[in-house]
Amino acid sequence: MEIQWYPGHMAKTKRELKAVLPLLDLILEVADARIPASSRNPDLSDLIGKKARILILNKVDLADPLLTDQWLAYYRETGERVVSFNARTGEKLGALENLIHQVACEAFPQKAVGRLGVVGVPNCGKSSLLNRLVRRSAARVGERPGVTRGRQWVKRGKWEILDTPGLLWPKIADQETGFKLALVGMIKPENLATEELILAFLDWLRQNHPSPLLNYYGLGPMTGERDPYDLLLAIGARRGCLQKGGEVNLLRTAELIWTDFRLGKLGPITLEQPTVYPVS
Ligand SMILES: Nc1nc2c(ncn2[C@@H]2O[C@H](COP(=O)(O)OP(=O)(O)OP(=O)(O)O)[C@@H](O)[C@H]2O)c(=O)[nH]1
Ligand SMILES: [Mg+2]
Repeated sequence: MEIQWYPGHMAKTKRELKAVLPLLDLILEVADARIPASSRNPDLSDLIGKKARILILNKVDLADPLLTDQWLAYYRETGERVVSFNARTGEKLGALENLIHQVACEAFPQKAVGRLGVVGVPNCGKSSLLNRLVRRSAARVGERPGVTRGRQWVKRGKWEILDTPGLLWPKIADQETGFKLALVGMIKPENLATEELILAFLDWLRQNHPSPLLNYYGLGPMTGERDPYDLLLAIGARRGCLQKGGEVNLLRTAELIWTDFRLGKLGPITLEQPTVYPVS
């Protein structure tokens, strides 16, 4: 899948993050619990060096709970400080705050004010998480990637928390990573071929997680054997996504499936398992 990036824009974001890093005591790295490895920026470890860091697997409500547990165990094993979180509801805020206090006590016990920086890929919920920590809507949140443009400091108690724009990396190593990042909404939709993206998703579902095809879209038992294009047509027909002449409107069908996925209507789905080494 051909994906358009903004290397210029991303280089600026990276430069800005680099400039602000010396001010920070603790990095809150936000990743998407549906792709706990692919949504971590491989450049981040180099950028932040030995600075204290907490990894947050956000949007845990949309991820497979069993796989989230496996990922948490996996990252703990590799020495990460990690929690899962739902920034939309604030569930598990206590566990996140406890971990922040714990790491802060170890890393900078003498400081009266701790400076935390929320960083991560676009649209993973950085601003939502910041709002949860400060218990008000201090930062703007939005459904599209690229909502936060500049840096914003917000205070609460002994914390000064910095919200930052999403940081993608200029080259995505492989197509599969690009597919996952696009599917969970980290790339602006106008830069994507939606039909192609959803065909790749249907192919993934067919092979790895067919239950939404059977149960949610009501397709037959031979679904696993069918071509993704054929699945797209069948879903469009069942959902009445037709154009003039009675043919299935493929783009609208693809958009509908994408919306269903984004809203969690297909059930919790995690797109990768902790079998590969993490990026840090
Ligand atoms: N279901 C679910 N949605 C979430 C969660 N956290 C954030 N969102 C939604 O994800 C979208 C992006 O949230 P933001 O907080 O704006 O994400 P961001 O990382 O600041 O995005 P950029 O500033 O664009 O990089 C919004 O529609 C949020 O409501 C979560 O834990 N679960
Ligand atoms: Mg933001």
